[in-house]
Amino acid sequence: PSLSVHAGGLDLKNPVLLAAGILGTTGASLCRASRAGAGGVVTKSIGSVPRAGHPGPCIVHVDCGLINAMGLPNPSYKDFQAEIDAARKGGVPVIASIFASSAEEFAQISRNLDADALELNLSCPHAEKYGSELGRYPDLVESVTGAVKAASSVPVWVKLTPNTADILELGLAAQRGGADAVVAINTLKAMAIDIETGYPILGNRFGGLSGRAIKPVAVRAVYDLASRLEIPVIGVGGISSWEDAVEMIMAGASAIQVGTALLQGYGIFEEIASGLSAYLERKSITLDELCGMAGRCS
Ligand code: RRO
Repeated sequence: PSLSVHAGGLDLKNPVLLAAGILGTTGASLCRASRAGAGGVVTKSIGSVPRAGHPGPCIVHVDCGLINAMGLPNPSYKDFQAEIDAARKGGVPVIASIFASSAEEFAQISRNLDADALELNLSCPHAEKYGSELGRYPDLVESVTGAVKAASSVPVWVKLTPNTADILELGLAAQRGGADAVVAINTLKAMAIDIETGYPILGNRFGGLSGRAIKPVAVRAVYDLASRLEIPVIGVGGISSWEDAVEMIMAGASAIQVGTALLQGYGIFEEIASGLSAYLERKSITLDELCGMAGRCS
């Protein structure tokens, strides 16, 4: 069965994409993901001025996941275009993840980056100015999305935070702003403490939880969003097997993104794509029929 899909304004050869953050910092690492079979790749979030990121430790392993507080390290969009150009040689769409602290700053970055699509990061869980503040207010989500849509001619995806009482309100706001898709979810705000010293382990004290621990949270968010929105939902959060991908697509995801599971190696893209294809064949259904199947059962 064919795994090709048109989602969020992009033609994808398969719906298994590299999530923002992990491995998205260089053209070489993005290309490696596309050569390993990813249907599209999302960059690390890029801002308008260079940032070193938070002091370490920046990542801690916990049961079934990772907590990170990288702190938006990036060279600024002015120095990142070359990496996007190199990433495009991988032959799959390159989606530039961007962050900013105002609609105008978002628009400015969008005007100056050339990528196949933009993913607005309105959801970093531990950066007050960038994401955790902006992304929790539906009116700001709507105005930022609208400003970027007006400034850019490529598809605009809006990545939502799970650190909110109602992610559906945020999705509806992104849709009103003209988003071509929403992406759910970013990491869940979390922390870990060293019990010998009593200190929080991360340099930033708290960070964002990713990995298998958050998959059920992501499935619920995608289900709620897909049931109510007219625009596609891209599912992300703890997907580490083809079974997880099937579940996320049944919840309503038109495509999925893989991040933390890359700890298993680049083979994960092929593994998920071939498992998904075999499943569709065994069930005699198309990818399109699988999408949102769980929502049609109620
Ligand atoms: O760089 C980070 O610390 C970071 C970002 Br921008 C984000 O969106 N989500 C996350 O878990 N970490």
